[in-house]
Order: sequence, then C-alpha cells, then structure tokens
Amino acid sequence: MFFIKATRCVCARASLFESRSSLTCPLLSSPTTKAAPRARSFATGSRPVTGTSNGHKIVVVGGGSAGLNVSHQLLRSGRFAPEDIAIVDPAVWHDYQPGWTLVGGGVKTNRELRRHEADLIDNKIKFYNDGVRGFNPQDKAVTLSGSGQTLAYDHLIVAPGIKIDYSSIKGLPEALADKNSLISSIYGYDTSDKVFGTIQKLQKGNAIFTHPAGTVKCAGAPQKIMWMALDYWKRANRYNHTTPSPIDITFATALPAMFGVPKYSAVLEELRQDRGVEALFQHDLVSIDGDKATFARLDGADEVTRRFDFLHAVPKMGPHSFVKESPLADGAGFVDVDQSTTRHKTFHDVWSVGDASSLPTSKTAAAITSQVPVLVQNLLLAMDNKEPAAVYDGYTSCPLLTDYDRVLLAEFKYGGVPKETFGGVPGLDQGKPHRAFGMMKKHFFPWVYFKSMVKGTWGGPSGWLK
Ligand code: UQ1
Repeated sequence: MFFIKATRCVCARASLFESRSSLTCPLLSSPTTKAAPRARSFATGSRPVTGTSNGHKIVVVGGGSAGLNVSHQLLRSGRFAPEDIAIVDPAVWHDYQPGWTLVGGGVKTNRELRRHEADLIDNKIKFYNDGVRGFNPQDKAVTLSGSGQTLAYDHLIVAPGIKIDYSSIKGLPEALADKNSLISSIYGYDTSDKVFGTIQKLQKGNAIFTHPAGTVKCAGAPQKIMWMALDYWKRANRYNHTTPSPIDITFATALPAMFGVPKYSAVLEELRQDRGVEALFQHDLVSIDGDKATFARLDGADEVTRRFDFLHAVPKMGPHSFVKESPLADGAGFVDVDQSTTRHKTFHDVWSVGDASSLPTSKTAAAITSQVPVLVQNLLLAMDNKEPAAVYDGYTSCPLLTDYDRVLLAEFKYGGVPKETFGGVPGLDQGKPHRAFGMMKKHFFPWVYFKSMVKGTWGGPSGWLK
C-alpha cells in the first residue's frame, strides 16, 4: 500500500531501505508531539557487526499494512512461539497512507494518521528496526543493511512496499521543497501537509493534476484530490462549470481513460465532462520548470508544455532496488509470485503480498485485506508439507472521493471485473458516488485499520476475522 500500501513516511521508507545517503531526503521530518523514537543504526552511523546470525521460522520484510497484517494473522494462528516470527523494517513511523487524500483536502492531519512502528508490533514478534541489504533464497537467509546481521528463515514473506521516486520528474523535489510554490503531492507524509495550503491559496488560474505512467499505488488518488479541490474551489466561488471560471482545471493522465475499470471509468468520465474538467489523456509529466510543466505523449506525439498556477504532481513509483536486483524479482522488479496462491514461483518458501508483489491487481490496502488470509492459509499448509489450497481472486478496491462528501466505491477483481460488497443492498448502487461510502472512507476505514487491520483481525469485505 496503498497506497496503498498504507504504511509510513514513504520517503523515509524508500530511502532507509536503500542507503544512508538518502537520509538527506528533503521531504523527511518528524512531528514533535511525541518523544523522539529510538535511533536507528543508520542514523547513529554504527557499522555492521557482520557474521552474526539469527534464525526465525518466519521472517517478514516490511512492517507496513501488508507486513503487520500478515505477521499478526500468523501469530494468531497459535502455531508460533515468541520470536518465531520476525519483522524487518527501518521505519520509525507507520502512516495510514490511504488517509493522505483527506490530509490534502484539509479533512485530517498527517499527524493523526501516524503511529510509532514499534508500538504496532506484538511483543511476541521480534522487531529488527533495520533495512535489507540482500536476499539469499538458496541459503534461506536475509542480510540486514544496518547491522550486517544475517537472518535465517524457514519461510520468508516479502512485503516492503514500493518506492516513491520524486526525482523521476525533473524539478519536482526542488518544487516540493519550496514552501512558496503551489506545487505539492499527497504521496508523501510532508508533502501531503502542503497540499491543502496550495488549494486554499489558489484564487485564479490554471490548476493541473497529474497521474504518472507505470505503477501507481492507490491509482484513484491522483484524481481524488482533484475532485476534492474542485469542490473546495466551487464552494469558495472560484470554480464553475461554465466559462469564464476564475480557476480552470486540467487532469493530465498517462492513462487513456479516467480509470482502468470500464464500469467506473464511464462514471468518472461523465463527471469530468459535467464538471468541465479538461482531460489530457496519455500525457506523462516529465519535468517542471518554474510555472511550466512538460509532458511526454504516450501516443507518440510531440512533448507538450503547459503553463500552470497550481500543480498537484504524482511521482513515478517502482520496486525498491534491494527487491528489484534480487533473485526474487520478476522482469519488472516485483516479487515473482503466483497470482492465486501468493507463493514465489521459484522459491517455494518465499511469499509476497502488497505493493511489492507481482500480483497483477491495483495496489491498495483493501487488496491486502484479501491477499493476506490467502497467504496465511497457504503458508500454514506448506508448513505441514501440503499444497496451497486458498486462492486470491485479485480483489481490490478504490474508494474514490468525488467531492468532500461522496465516494464511488469501486471494487473489482482480476480482469477489472466488478466484485461489489454492497451490490445487493437496496439504495446503494456502487456505480454511483454515495455519502454512506464517504463516511466509511473518512471515519470507518481509518478506525478499523488501526483498531483491527494492523492487528490481523480485519478481513476487509469479509468483515472481522475470528
Ligand atoms: C478495507 O477493508 C480497507 O481497509 C481498512 C480500506 O481502507 C483503506 C478500504 O478502502 C476498503 C474498500 C476496504 C474493504 C472493506 C469493505 C467493507 C468494502
């Protein structure tokens, strides 16, 4: 997640899993309301005590929404003694990332959606607050990047999420760091905090919202923030559907349509046209220079440059290099798992769920709620030398905010086939945005996430797990 992988400061995560140098990430900062968390070995500069080795029945790489959920579901199976399960993650903080759209809209603060990572881990699970240097699946071992320790495992679960690559767009890191620019992004802890201020400040001019080519966690989020901003500007009498409107809105997306699933794409396209939002389809933001944004054209046409007064940018994303460059990766750099069982195609004691996995579905926290029970069931069977029996059907969901109050609850499985939880409920046509789903997005999901999902007791559309 989400986006989802719902995890922590993605900037911190992306950088600390990779190298010390990125501790200089300009987007990294910590809130001050709680005592400083314990230091990481990276930060203290201590160097590896190489050669030491620990063994665990299960090593889980990643303490994000997938890693925490799977670790606690395994623990709850009753099959493991204290410290049989270990989590490896360099993060100090754990963020509910699906809430960052709400932060961008000024509905929540990024601080209230943040917890200390260590506080979310059951004390029967060993926590290595460290990154990963490499995987050695032949020897069933993982090497940590900070301490240099090697962890041996019976089964390995790889769920470190994906990396947000700010530098994929020329000029973006500097533009985001500039407090006075009206350029922001809901895809990071710090930058999510900047977004609402930029929306409030814009009085008139061109507002551009982008959606990049390639992997995007929570693929609806780039337009969720646009719909919320439109609603804000409409209520402030700065936006109307007819020309001239003080503010003009453009959605510049690398996709050929508003959304990947035809049923929901048609609804969003109708909304776009009704609301007078310009679309630049197959446009991929490649650089920002002052108030100019340049887009590569995925249809082969020449690059386009547009002047803007406000820009919401979504960087490109992809697998962490320690996954991509490992023997576990597929051609695209994701952990190469069977799409039904979540088990690695080559190394049968390796498993993966969440954004880092090759599971060919939209990367969201909702998807993780359906992937994890399948992985847990199949892994427990494997421990008994049995073949996997549980099947993941690709379920994922995008609660797409279409204004401050309403959500189009897109839910679908492999092949973009709708699989709607509330399909049978009278008055709740999931082909339309609803206030009830808006309440779920704003109140229920963040609550159930920390109350149950990270603890392994929430099964998403299946409700609470026993
Ligand atoms: C869900 O379980 C979940 O996790 C807490 C979300 O939060 C990010 C979701 O957005 C969705 C859609 C689900 C799925 C659950 C139901 C009840 C549809």
